[in-house]
Amino acid sequence: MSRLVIVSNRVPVPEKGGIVPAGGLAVALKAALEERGGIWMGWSGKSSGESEPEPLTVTQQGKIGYALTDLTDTDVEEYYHGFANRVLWPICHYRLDLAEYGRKEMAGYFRVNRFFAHRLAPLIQPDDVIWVHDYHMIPLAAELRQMGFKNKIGFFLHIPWPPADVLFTMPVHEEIMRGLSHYDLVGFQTDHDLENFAGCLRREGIGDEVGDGKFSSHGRTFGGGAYSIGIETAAFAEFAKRASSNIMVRKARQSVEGRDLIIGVDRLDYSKGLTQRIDAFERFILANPGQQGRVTYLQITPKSRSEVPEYESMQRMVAEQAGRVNGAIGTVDWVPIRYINRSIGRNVLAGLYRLGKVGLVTPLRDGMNLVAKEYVAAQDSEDPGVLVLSRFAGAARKLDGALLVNPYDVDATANAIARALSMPAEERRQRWQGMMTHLLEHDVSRWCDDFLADLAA
Ligand code: ADQ
Repeated sequence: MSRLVIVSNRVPVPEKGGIVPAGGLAVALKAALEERGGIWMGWSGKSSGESEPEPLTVTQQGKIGYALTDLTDTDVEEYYHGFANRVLWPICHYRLDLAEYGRKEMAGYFRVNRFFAHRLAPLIQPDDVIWVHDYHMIPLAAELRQMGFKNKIGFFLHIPWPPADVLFTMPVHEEIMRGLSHYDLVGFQTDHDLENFAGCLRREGIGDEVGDGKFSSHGRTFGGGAYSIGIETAAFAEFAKRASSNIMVRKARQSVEGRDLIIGVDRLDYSKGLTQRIDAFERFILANPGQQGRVTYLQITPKSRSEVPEYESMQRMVAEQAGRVNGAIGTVDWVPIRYINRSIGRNVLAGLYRLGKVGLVTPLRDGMNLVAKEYVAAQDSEDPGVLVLSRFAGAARKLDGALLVNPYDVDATANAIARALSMPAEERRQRWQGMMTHLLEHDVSRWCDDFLADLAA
């Protein structure tokens, strides 16, 4: 079995005592690295001011070497905040209105990818299989090829791939498409993303599907496929079962005694549909006055990317909106929305999901959305809650036991909340069982194995 080299913008380096930072993806990739031995390379998250970053240090932990590099302030500004988060992220989430194309930032993105390639090069052995993750790193393979590397290199995109009319608004879309052609396998979350990618090649007249899961473009033939990422289903279900004795979960349960809990868990991001969701909750209460005082909507939303102006203004907007709704529909003994800007430990999170009669997951666009899967995995098989899920999340392609909604249609989401809360137990069990069976079969380890097997083939 070949050694594995994983490259991603941020690297979940185990803390002291070997504890891996939470999250199924980190656990699954670490397991794949441990099995084969290898390296995980990426940005340290630190900046070296404007001086040349120190040489790459590799910290060996068992069979895994963690290789982290600092970046300069300019690199962070142009590559990370600039192009990755203010161009690629909004474009891939269909938000043309938020994309800010600056020549400097675009150049910075390609420059930092070249820098990553040069830092990684001395660590690569001829038989290594290289797996690159996400939109920060699209040009990496092209840079490595230019340096003469012939290794198998795969790429997985965690976020959606947009249709041609959206992608082509980005001035450097050709370079981005060309970048992907240098991989041996390009993985997307869903068949829709894969179709969009094929459509972009055709529309630009630069390539097409050539059968057998292969694409041809820019003089290269490479594999492309849909590999829907999963979670560590069995382990997460176990966390949720055990979490009922956790002190925080017990307190939360006591605090909603006699009320139904609706739960939402998302990074604070404009793609997650938070303002529409709060509107839908308010609309649900206004349309169902009998529910006043009988439900609590808990929204747990850690801040993210606060350095990007759109995120900063969103933080204010959502907080104000939650406050306004509480003021408008709350009563002296009932706070309808509990809004929390904090990260919660995975065990506690699992326990809170299990308390939720409704899991409200309504992104406007999402590559997959792992929260939807975690919510399902955390449920009690005898008395499961109901998942209300946006049809624009990749997860909706397979989680057909959810109540699917169009998050832009606030009334429809409000109706779905009402339907979820009154759904008979038998229907809830049936819907949940189908989804849970799917999640157990398609967990994150299988995702990892399927991708690596196809890359090796
Ligand atoms: P994200 O946009 O971050 O991921 P998501 O898939 O929902 O979205 O994953 C979020 C993760 O963060 C979940 O595991 C969740 O439990 C955790 N999380 C969220 N809020 C939390 C909180 N308050 N405390 C603790 N943990 C919290 C990107 C893409 C997605 C894709 C994933 C994986 O945007 O579409 O599903 O990568 O490929």
